[in-house]
Amino acid sequence: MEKTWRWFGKNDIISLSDLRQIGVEGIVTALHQIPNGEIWPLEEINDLKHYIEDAGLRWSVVESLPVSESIKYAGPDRDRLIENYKVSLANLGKAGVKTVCYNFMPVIDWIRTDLQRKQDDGTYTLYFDKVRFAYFDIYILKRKGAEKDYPQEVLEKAQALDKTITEKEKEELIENIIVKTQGFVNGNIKEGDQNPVAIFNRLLADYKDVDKDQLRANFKYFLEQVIPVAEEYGVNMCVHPDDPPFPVLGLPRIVTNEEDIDWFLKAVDNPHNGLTFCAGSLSAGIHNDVPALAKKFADRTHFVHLRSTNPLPNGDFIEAPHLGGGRGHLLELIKIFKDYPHLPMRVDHAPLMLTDVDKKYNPGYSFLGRMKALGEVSGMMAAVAAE
Ligand code: DNO
Repeated sequence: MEKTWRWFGKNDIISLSDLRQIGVEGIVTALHQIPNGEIWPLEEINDLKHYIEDAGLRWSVVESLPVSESIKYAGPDRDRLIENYKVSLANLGKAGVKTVCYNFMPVIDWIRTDLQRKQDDGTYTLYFDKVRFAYFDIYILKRKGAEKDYPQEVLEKAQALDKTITEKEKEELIENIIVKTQGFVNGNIKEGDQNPVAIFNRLLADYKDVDKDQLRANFKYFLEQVIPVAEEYGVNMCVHPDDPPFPVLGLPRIVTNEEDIDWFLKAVDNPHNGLTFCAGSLSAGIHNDVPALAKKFADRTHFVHLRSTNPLPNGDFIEAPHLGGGRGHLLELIKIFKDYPHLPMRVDHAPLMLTDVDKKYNPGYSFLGRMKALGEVSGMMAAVAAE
């Protein structure tokens, strides 16, 4: 696998020359300045590509070329937005940037309730707390019928939390779930937006008639139009699994398990229609056997996210160490993907530690933790290659 790193563009506080020093080979990035739904001009793609190449690196993967909400819920302007998407894809192909990661999660991308949960060793980790998530859904969003999506035990704990939670903690929950985790991945809500809960509720309303079958139909409609363009320009598309891999907030999620992956790969059975094998997202679902999925889908995998999680019996989950931790079984994955030398791989969601703690990194993307994780993964790769 090729060792890549998610870099957030010229304003990232981590420079490309820093990344050269720690053994990074390829860059994962996006034209973050372009609003969702607009065309990525060839000139701007080339400008960033040359900037990366001048630093002795290559632009290996686009993460992400975002799919607008209206494509996902089949709004009136979806065809225009799909046309824009096709032009961006063609421009990327023309520039020679040939791997494109995206996701098809309605309204909200990855979800965590805690962004700095203190660990026994003094580092901080990301965390998904089911009770606090239920609290957000039922007491903050006040979503109609939300109660029926949670077991009695969780409902009781959420009710108890309502008696003790402070206004500041409520604000933090909102910030964590729908603001800080979303803006930097070109999501719907950005820091500084007024009343994020109202914006979020309006977005949820767009999906009131969209069930799993309908979302699948909309995904197929999108793939049928973009994959021929990807094929023409030699671009590999790779959808990111849903994180976490189960339905949330009454929204369907359709890239969660083996059956879902089989379904979308067959919906448009073309090698350019592929998967981002995010071991972290998949491992958070106890229904997933992550190494078995990797074996089965390796040939249609165009990008790998090496990280791992540990789901807990109460429905929470926590990020696990890259070295020997969690249900992601990264060593086994490295053995499976070792036969794919050009397959880009990156780490993420490593612990926040040492002098990074007070720096303003995007959650899950601090420097030292990721550097440590990349070192660990590189060590495992070298050992596996030498076997
Ligand atoms: C979170 C990321 C995701 C991912 C998108 C891809 O850390 O892995 O936000 O970039 O889902 O479209």
